[in-house]
Amino acid sequence: MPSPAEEIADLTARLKRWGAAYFEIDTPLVPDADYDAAMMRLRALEADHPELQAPDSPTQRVGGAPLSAFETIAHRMPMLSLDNAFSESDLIEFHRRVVERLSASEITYCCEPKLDGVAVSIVYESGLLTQAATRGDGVSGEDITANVRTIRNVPLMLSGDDISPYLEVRGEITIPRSGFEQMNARARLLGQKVFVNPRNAAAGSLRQLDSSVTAKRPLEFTAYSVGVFDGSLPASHDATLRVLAEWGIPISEHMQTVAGIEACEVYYEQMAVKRDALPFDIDGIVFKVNLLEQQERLGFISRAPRWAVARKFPAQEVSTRLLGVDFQVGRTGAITPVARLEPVFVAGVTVSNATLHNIDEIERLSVSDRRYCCGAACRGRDPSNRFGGSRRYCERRWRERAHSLSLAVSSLRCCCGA
Ligand code: 5U1
Repeated sequence: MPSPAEEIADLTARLKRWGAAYFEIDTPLVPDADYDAAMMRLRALEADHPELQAPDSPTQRVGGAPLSAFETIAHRMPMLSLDNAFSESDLIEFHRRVVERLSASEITYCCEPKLDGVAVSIVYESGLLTQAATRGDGVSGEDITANVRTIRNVPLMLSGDDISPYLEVRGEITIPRSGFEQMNARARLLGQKVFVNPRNAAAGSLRQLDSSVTAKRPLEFTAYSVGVFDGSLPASHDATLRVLAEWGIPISEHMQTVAGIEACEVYYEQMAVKRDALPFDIDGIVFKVNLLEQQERLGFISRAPRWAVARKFPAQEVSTRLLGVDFQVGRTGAITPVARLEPVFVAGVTVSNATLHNIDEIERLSVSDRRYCCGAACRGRDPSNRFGGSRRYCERRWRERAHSLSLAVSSLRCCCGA
């Protein structure tokens, strides 16, 4: 008969192994009932022998009653945002400013993908996870500690040498594309609401008051900086992140340090090619001056550091089929043509409508299907039924414009189908 300590060690090892297989490689090793039974037994043993409970026990990931609301947490150091560079020349201009301010010729930059997720701050005290908060407005955020504890790749306890007694790690919580697809497939089966994209799904998962719901979501954390800390850390950004990794904190495997801005642009082009094949969504690349002493000298402007920039990827473009054009009558009677599209997934969102703004835009885009609002028959589209006049005006106006554009009025079809 094993001692309680031996049984706890055995259950802990099994639950960790099963959990990793389930959550990290999506391969359940045992039926859910076995997992739940082992978890219940471990909880019972820990309740009888609290002195044997490890801070990173699997029982510590999920637990506690659902919250009624999230508390607010003030960030000890503001969580900054990033300036954007939308072109190569914006990036060169950023570099020029850095060089000028530092009076240095060669700058080393750390390059990382800009993950499209939810920015969070996680605090470790004496190596134990004690607090997690959303970025919020940068000054204060919501206390999401219970939810972050459920994320499998977030260590509850750091391991390694010379761990900072107080360490605030900042980074992004994301859902990989595959996990997102599975989540939505399951939601469709259960007739539940589906999420529009992985970022939205990550935000929704972190906003759960019941952490047992969050625990079922395939969330992942990637650290990208350190906030407040005690003790000493390396003198460069990349080395600091590597130390975090040694302590068990996940960092981006795509991080690369390069010399000069031309090399940054090369990294950006390489990642742009890889982007669609990555398991997660990214919306650009972040370049940071690598030496912390240079970062300090550069400082901040407004709420963004002068030592970092996000080079955004251009908006993604896809093709789809135009199914028709409807004319929407707004509350004020303004008429907006809206293209109805064969649904298409682009930049993490399924698009099935696109506003065409006005007839000039229709002309510019050479939209070929012309529909018009016929007035009476379309009354159902105007819930307030206040814009009969506008609808008639709409019809006349669109017919006139169609004539002026040499479009046969017979090619216009009413959006009501009449
Ligand atoms: N990869 C990465 N994303 N990201 C977002 N690094 C990074 N740094 C950020 C933000 C907001 O802020 C720095 C100012 C630390």
